Amino acid sequence: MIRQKLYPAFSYFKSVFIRVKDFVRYYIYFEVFMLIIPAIDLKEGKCVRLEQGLMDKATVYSDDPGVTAKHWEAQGAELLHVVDLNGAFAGVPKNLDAIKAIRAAIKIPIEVGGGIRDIATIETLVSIGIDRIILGTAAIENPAFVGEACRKFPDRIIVGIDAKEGLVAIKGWAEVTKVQAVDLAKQMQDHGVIAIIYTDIKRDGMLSGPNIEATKALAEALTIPVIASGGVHTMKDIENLLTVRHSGVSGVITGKAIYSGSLDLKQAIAFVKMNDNRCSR
Ligand code: AMZ
Repeated sequence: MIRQKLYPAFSYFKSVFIRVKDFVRYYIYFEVFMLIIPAIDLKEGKCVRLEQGLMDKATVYSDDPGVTAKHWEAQGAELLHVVDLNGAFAGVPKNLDAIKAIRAAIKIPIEVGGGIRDIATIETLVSIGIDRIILGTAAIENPAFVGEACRKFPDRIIVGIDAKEGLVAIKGWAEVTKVQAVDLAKQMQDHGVIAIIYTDIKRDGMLSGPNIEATKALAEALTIPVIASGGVHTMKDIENLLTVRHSGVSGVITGKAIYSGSLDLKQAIAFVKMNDNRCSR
């Protein structure tokens, strides 16, 4: 009896606690320092890097994703970006075992994308401890689903916009639409996503420097944080990205640079903490 009476109060305090916790997490994620986010791209259970998203241009960096994740955590990463590449092409997750192994290996928050097209898949990922969900293709094919996901999983949904010359690409980047990245980003912001990851496909895996201008322009058109992705090569790129921090560029994803050694993750994180004094989005 007493249990029944106390339950509503307990559940109210629990929900308040979760909201506060999410707010703190959100603040730490996007408000304090520009985040340098290491990426693990999974292909057939292995950690790979592609060039411009082409599956036949895959370099295998490790066949133990858990060990790789632990390595980036030990270097000071505060968030890990994981892409299920087979999932992105197939439209359903294909590397769940590897994702579970990554989750079991590290304590830092993890964001996962690739093949997430329905609520049940989000529920599965959340139930195994994934903190952030990245939706790509679904944002174009089923925008209402993104809205539903944001309502069901507030503070967890990010949209990944992968663009070729400003136009959005989907389905493992095999298909380029006629939709302008900025238009999709604004629509997704209205649906309630917490951030946009903007990838310039031509630069991804090419170590050619990120598309600072396009990322800045996108961030200026939005009020939510934008995370830059694709092309990072050296510390100079991190320095350059910090100059557009005030526009709302709140993080950067790096893959090939940290695997090839042209960027030292630990040094990059320390550099940002020393030089980023902009507390905005
Ligand atoms: O490299 C690729 N070909 C590729 C890639 N990295 N294709 C998709 N993706 C990533 C996107 C986003 O994080 O950058 O997969 C996610 C989106 O997947 P989906 O299945 O929702 O479109």
